[in-house]
Amino acid sequence: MARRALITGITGQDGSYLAEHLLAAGYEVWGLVRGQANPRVSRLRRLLGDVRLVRGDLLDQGSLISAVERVRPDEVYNLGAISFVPMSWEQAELTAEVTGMGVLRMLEAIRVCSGVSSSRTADPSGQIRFYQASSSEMFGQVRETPQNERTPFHPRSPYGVAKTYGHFLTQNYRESYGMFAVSGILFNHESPRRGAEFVTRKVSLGVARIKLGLAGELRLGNLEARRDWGYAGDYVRAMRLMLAAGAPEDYVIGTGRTHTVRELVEAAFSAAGLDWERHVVRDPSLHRPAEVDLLCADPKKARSHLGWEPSVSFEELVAQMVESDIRLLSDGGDPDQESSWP
Ligand code: NDP
Ligand code: GDR
Repeated sequence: MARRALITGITGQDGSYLAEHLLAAGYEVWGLVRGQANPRVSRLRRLLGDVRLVRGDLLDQGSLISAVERVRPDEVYNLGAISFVPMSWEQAELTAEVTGMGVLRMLEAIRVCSGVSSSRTADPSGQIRFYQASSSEMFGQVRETPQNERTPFHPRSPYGVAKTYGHFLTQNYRESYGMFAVSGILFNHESPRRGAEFVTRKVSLGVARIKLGLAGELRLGNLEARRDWGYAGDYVRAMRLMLAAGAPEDYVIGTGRTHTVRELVEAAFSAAGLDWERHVVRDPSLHRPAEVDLLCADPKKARSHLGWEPSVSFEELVAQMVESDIRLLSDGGDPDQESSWP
């Protein structure tokens, strides 16, 4: 029988790539959605007609229990979150509820529906396997470089703090109940489906607009921050590998290479034959109250235990995103309406 997966956050960037990946591997894929009226649901349906949908919200414990009871998944991937870091200062409590407490609610739904009532269950085989989307934002003000699974956390935003709660809670349910519950500590990963507010997509869309004469400038914040950027399609493969592993363990997933936002900007403008210095405007209002200056993964454990390797370089990724956005805008697509998805 086909394995059955339930994905929260299926309407987001990673949800779409993960659903695609699992469908190709023969899974029956279910997505938890907050409501059918969401244009992101129609966009997902256009892309992946085979996905089944179940209603639920990470803010609502009962809805998660009902969804798990209905779907009876073999695997749950908890990707749902408020994931835009600046928003987490503006809506700190909501971020804590969705990105942090949402993990508790999902783990409880699985625990209750699996009949795990007291301390450690003897046999984790046959249980619902759980993946938590942890983040390199937990490293925040980094204590060492590169960052691995043993690097201490020092989150720098309400988002990072909420993710750290979800991370430790996942570990705690594994230790308390013997659940097959793991966290992937994923570094930034991008694609032509990335939300328009994140810096890579903001830059690729900005370059496309300037190239097509639709805009003259692009306003950006801190150009000196360094990130380890990879391709989202590669990272969802790692999620599945973690749940297929013999034992539940956490993994760092990243490329091991780091670039400044300035280097990203240079690469994106030059991919379109443009000079970034003629168009980029520094806007101090886009700086964050507390910044994460440097992230760089040490993905050795994932390479040796899971055989995971990234396949797309930073330069290829940036060029691919710029090309995709030039095509999207030339064809009359509207990224703000999220009507199109490559
Ligand atoms: P997106 O922001 O693209 O997607 C977020 C998803 O969460 C959407 O599907 C959204 O649904 C859903 N969501 C928001 N609020 C709720 C709620 N109350 N109940 C249920 N679902 C909700 O994120 P990504 O795809 O980029 O990231 C996936 C996960 O991985 C996130 O948890 C993110 O924090 C984490 N992560 C991402 C990294 C990255 O570089 N992309 C790196 C490390 C971690 P809706 O359409 O209804 O709004
Ligand atoms: P991040 O991604 O905060 O790392 O979180 P984002 O792309 O928003 O920022 C990356 C870096 O770019 C700098 N920056 C700008 N960022 C945005 N969004 N807009 C700008 O105009 C701009 N100018 C400079 C930022 O200051 C920052 O240093 C992402 C999310 O997907 C999280 O959910 C995930 O957990 C982490 O990646 C890993």
